[in-house]
Amino acid sequence: MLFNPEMERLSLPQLRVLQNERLKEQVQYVYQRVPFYRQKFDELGINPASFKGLEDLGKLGFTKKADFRDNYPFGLFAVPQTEVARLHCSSGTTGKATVVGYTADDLQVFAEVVARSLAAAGCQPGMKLQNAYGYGLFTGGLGIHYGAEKLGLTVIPVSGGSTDRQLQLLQDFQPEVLCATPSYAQVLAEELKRREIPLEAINLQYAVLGAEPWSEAIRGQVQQGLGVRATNIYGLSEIMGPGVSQEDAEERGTGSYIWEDHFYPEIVSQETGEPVAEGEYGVLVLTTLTKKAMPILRYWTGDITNLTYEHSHKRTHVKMGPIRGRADDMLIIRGVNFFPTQVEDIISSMEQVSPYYQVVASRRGSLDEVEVNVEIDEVLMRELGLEALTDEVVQQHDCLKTLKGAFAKKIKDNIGLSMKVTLLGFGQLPRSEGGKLSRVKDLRNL
Ligand code: ADP
Ligand code: K
Repeated sequence: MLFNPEMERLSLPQLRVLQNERLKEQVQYVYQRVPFYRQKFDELGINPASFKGLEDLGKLGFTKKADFRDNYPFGLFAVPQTEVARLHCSSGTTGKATVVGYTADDLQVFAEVVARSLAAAGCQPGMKLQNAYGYGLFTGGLGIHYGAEKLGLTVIPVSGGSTDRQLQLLQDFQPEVLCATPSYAQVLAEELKRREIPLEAINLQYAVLGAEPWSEAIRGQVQQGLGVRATNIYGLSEIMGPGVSQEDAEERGTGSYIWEDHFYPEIVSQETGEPVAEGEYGVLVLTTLTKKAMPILRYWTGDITNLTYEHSHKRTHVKMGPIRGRADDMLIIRGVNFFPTQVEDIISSMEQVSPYYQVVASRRGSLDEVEVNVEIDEVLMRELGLEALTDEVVQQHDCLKTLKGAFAKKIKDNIGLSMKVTLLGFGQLPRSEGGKLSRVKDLRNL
């Protein structure tokens, strides 16, 4: 189902015309109202009156996270506070929290893009949605909430955490849809199994997962464990919140539609800031086209992904691939650049390891080292009659020694780095407590 077929299927030429008009307006609007942008344009010699739209976009420079910090809390707002209907903060995964504001119109757009996203995820009016995204300053909870209401769902606003209650509600209220971070959906799937609650006792059909990077291995685990189709929802507070892009439940694996009539995407090289060729990976840069309280031009998201403009799909809007990681998550180890999510790709390809892992970078003397801690599969644990794993236990089992060796070799072959692999028993690594889970530890600069 398409929530807004007219916009979602707008012909490409019409979409570009609309984007051009909106961008020109947005540029004039910020010039008049946001001193930060006025000063920036003056320095760059940009005259909003002669700004031509998309073809001139590259001239605007970037807006970065630091610009939010420098203008904390309300310096980037384009409207007086009396017109701000709501404030949110980013969760502060990287550094100090960022404040964002919305007018009543902005909140309508927010609900609209989330409604589109949920519809693409498979949700239909009349379904019940258990919202396990955190409510509060984080954009996730309320963002999903109002979009779900707009689409006509019954919202169960449980928020993140409280696993006992989540499981109870899944059984008592029989929601068809779950919204959560992927790491928390993993926890729910695992707990269901551990408590021997059969899938028949719940009624889930769809899971809409986002707010942190996740892999096909996690998708597999969640789909199987919860009996759902799981799709990706992406977003960020600086631009709006969740619902900037979304996978279609019937087109999984081909990327997430970016709602281009509101958010204009570019992919640029992390090193040079120049656009990369279509399909290549780089930093996602987003420009709001309709924001009123806090319009943001060319926001450097730091998220690494690619764009594909295929037009054989249900919608005309562009699709982005899964987020490979954040530009600032990229680890440079002995000169080799790698994203911890590359380890995930390898895990996905190995049956006997679970989707849980942790990457730890450290420094011994002047040498960088990476350690990968990965859990082995639950079934294998049971077959071997083991509760937990230690190095000693691994040495006593030939199959584990072989598995460890094979895993280390795959890493070396695919990433080009030797890493120390530690096999752990299922359940030995930390789980999400309801929010985002950090799978990477860089201890080198502590
Ligand atoms: P913070 O930057 O403090 O985490 P936000 O809560 O606004 O603040 O989070 C936005 C960021 O979360 C994005 O820039 C991206 O890195 C990550 N993110 C959100 N959704 C996804 C997703 N579906 N896949 C991967 N990463 C995501
Ligand atoms: K985040």
